[in-house]
Amino acid sequence: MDSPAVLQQLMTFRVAVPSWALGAGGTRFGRFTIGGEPRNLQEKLDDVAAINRMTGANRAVSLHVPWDLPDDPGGFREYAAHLGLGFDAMNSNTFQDHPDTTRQGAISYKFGSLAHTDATVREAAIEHNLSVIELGRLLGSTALVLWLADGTNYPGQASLRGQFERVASGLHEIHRHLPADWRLLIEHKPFEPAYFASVNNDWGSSLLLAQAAGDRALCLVDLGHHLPNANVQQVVSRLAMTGRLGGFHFNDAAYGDDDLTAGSIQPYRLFLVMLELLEIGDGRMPGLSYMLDQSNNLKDPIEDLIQSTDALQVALAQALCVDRVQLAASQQANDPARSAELLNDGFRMDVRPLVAEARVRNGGAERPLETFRASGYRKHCIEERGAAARSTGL
Ligand code: PSV
Ligand code: MN
Repeated sequence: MDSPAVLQQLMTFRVAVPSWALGAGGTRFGRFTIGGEPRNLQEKLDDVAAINRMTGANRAVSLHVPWDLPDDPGGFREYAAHLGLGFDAMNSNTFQDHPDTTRQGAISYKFGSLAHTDATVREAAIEHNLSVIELGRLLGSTALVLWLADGTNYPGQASLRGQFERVASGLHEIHRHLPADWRLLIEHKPFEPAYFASVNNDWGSSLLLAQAAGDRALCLVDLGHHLPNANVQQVVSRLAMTGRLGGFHFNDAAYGDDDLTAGSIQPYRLFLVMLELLEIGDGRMPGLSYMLDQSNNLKDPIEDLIQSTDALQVALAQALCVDRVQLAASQQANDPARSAELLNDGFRMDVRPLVAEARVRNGGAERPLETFRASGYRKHCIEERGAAARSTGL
């Protein structure tokens, strides 16, 4: 593909920012605040707008409920629009107990939500998901991402089949209420917090659940949600073949669900995923939900999200530079060495000038990190929102 065509494609690529990644992340050992973190929903949107001013590619935010519950959804939507932002997929949360999702504490998700043995708990979980859809409708979103923590920590704790069947039927019920233009995105993850058997542990289970839920239920691939050495490119290919690939949570990982900056650990894997997406879209990025999902306890989250967006664009540009016609020919001719050369032609190309050009044409900055630092945005936030330079503990 020639440079103008790559540029054109790069300029149309968008990735949503997760509302939960704008504060400093933590681990179970503690959290170190960075100062100037958003204190409310409006400030989260302000931060997304600040990111978009640098990248020109992050024009939507993905909300997590009840972490993000606007008092006035109409006013909140207007505020976002005035910043040039819209709302991507909504995320529900039945992995924690919160008064808003547990009928004011009458039930608990300790032993599961849609998989729970108690029908009252399952109904509360469905009710919560429907309320998230309702809120999303008011905001202009058209998708719900459902990641469930349901599963077991110990062998024998629950019937694996019983749990799976209850989740399938709960998803079917949620799907039955899905507005006509909405999609249900089902996200798998092998472990954490369930350490013996997560109900939706891998792409195969996710596919079965999507099929049980209904036509508009698709699978979402979080890059960090695979067991070590899993071939994520192949997972993407398989899901696409079935017509059930719906979206991505981009991040990177060395060990588990590390939620690190996209492309920071395994850039070649990211490149292969992009190549597979181009294969699915016949040379174009298919119209799926593309979101970041990361948490950073060292970097400034805004800088981290800027770097992730850049890494996605670099991987996409490199994949676009692969001669896919030649690749198909060398595959047909059983010539793995030639195929490897063709991949290397793309992966080893310095596409940074092209990515910078696409960014500038989209209204972003040529050198986004430097420009962000020079803008004094974080300093301004610290003055406005408070330094909060303490670390919070266990
Ligand atoms: C779970 O690890 C996950 O990837 C899901 O997408 C959650 O919604 C998100 O992280 C935030 O905890
Ligand atoms: Mn995720």
